[in-house]
Amino acid sequence: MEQVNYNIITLTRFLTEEQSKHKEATGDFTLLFHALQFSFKSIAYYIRRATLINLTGLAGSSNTTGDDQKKLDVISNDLFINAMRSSGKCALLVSEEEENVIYFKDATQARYAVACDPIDGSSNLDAGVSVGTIFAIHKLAEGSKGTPEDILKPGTELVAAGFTMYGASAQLVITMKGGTVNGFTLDNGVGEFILTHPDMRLPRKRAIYSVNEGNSLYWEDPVKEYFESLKQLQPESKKPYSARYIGSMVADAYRTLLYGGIFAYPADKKSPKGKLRILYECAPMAMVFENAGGQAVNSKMERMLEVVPETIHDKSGIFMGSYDEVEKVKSFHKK
Ligand code: AHM
Ligand code: MG
Repeated sequence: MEQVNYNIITLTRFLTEEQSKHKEATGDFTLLFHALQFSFKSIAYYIRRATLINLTGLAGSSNTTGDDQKKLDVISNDLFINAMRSSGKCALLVSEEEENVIYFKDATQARYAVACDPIDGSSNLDAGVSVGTIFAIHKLAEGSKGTPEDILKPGTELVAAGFTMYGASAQLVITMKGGTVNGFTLDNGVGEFILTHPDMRLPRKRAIYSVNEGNSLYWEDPVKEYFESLKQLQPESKKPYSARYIGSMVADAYRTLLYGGIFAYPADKKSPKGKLRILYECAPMAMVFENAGGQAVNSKMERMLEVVPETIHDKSGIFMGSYDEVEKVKSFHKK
């Protein structure tokens, strides 16, 4: 028989309790987050129904980075923009799907700047493989009405970040500055995100690597040597590492958070700046991984959270995962 839990922690309850811990809190962040969770629920709803209501396939346009946009990329982007606009708490938004910063001029009291990738892993959409939304929240500088400088900041300045993964169920992972990492699962019955993974901590090490090996021809030598070493018998286990690559960063990251291991999208000879975008892919993930006890570095082995993006769609190589696994990749770059 189903065990009834009368003391569930919904995202709403979680946010209210968090807010009460901060005496100076105005409630603006909580309201912004309510708007965010509405966009996650809506995107999850459309993704679940995509094949039934003709939402698979291309929209016939391409985005800033030249990727063909899927219908769901466009819908999710519009849902996200409208949720942020109507919250009244977001001064500006950077989206993977928008070339320029969007300013919400009507939100005169807004104190936050948000960056998002509305659907990460779009290439997996039509196959029903997990995709997700990544978000990063910055606070405007004192007195600022919202300028690009309010978002072109390193990840160390983020006030909150996280991602969703729309899979067998919709998962939401969030973290706040200096805080823990908490995972929620969307209960479709009651329409609420429920705290199911409190205080997520990455295992210190795990013999799993996640990388697109099709790019190995272009990798720099330390990267080649590092991944080659993982395929050898390991001293302790006498087994090589396992490879797992879904091709949706949100899904590869979610598995890595739970099981441990390493996820990488290195910069290489073909893409010297890497593929993944700093503001709404690398930095928010790095914040989640660090707050869960892991590490995240760029291809120069610098701390990912300290990288300052030059432009809103600036890219970086990234290695993130269990603490010891990232130490190992660093050691190959010191040789
Ligand atoms: P997207 O935001 O256009 O979906 O691109 C980002 C995705 C990541 O989710 C994933 O890690 C990576 O691109 C996969 O790239 P590749 O197909 O080159 O392996
Ligand atoms: Mg993406």
